[in-house]
Amino acid sequence: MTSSYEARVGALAQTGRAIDLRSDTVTHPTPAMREAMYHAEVGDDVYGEDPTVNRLEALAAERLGKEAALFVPTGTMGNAIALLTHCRRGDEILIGARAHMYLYEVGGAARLNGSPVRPIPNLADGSLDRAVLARAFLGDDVHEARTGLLCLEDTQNMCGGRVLSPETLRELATPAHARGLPVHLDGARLFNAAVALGLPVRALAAEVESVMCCLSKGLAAPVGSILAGSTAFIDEARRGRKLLGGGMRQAGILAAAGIVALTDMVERLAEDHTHAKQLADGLAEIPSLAIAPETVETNILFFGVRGEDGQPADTTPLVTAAAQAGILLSGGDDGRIRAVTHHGITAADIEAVLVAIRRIQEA
Ligand code: TLP
Repeated sequence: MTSSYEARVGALAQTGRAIDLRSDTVTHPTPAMREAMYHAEVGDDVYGEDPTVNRLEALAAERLGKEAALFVPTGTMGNAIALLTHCRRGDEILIGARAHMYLYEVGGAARLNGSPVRPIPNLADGSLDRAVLARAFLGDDVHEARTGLLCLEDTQNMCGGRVLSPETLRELATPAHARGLPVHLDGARLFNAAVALGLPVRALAAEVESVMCCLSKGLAAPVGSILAGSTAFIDEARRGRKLLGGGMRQAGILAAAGIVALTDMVERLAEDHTHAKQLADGLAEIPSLAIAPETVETNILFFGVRGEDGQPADTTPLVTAAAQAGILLSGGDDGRIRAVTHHGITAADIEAVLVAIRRIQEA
């Protein structure tokens, strides 16, 4: 007789459907998005003539409480354009040591801006070490590069999807603003932060000069991110996008899905947060795993594996066995496993994941 676990794994093998918790980037466009894409009115966006792109940019600017917005292909490009637009070549950039822009954007600040980057330690709550930040601003001495920009990240991915409140963003931005320096927010998952806080997203964006947010993660659009700021900033950013090769033509096909993402997909992010919490609470009951479920605030969680001596152990065997059971997790190079919940992952999927991981760990 097959156990329900074996039945589930068998079913996974048969249907070929994995439970993919590697990232919320794996979401597929919804039927409403595909429908909107099919019917999208288009034009040449480099001439500013794509009505659907124009509608998306106006909608995004309104939601983010900024004067203007720019549709860009990826979050990485949106962040790179923000650096190019805010900073002179060689200006130093202050950024969290666990920030995506510092760790995973191909060294863009150095390669594209010729900018030194000064990593500021992230605290476990995703914020920055205030004392180190206060001492990090440069420029009065002729020997020094001038600080050009402070970058923040909300939610903070590598700290476990932690939420920075408007008050925290304001506190961290204050030393930059006091020196007349701009602050850029990598808000790849800013809508997750807003939903977790029960606030409109503009309450977070109000604390910074520019913000990037992604349409193609939890909001499930197939492609695209938004960069928003003042009209002058976005006018210049449009040139930056062209420079980086991101001037798209009949991009309304993609923007149409982005409009559905902003209109229909924001409130449901709360479900992803509930599922992440459900997963974290379940994992916490497995003695050989290390997780702090009380720190799980949005759709990202990290956990470790403990050896028999109670010390951190290699995560590869668990990630590999889970993949064989049709459950995809990200095995980090820092000894942690990441799981991300998203559209398409159900409470029943989370239960199946918990059954499978418990089996693997008890084997
Ligand atoms: N993060 C992705 C990829 O690194 C694989 C992920 O799975 O978490 N800022 C933050 C905070 C991000 O998490 C990401 C993507 C980006 C920027 C970049 O966005 P894209 O992938 O659209 O260039």
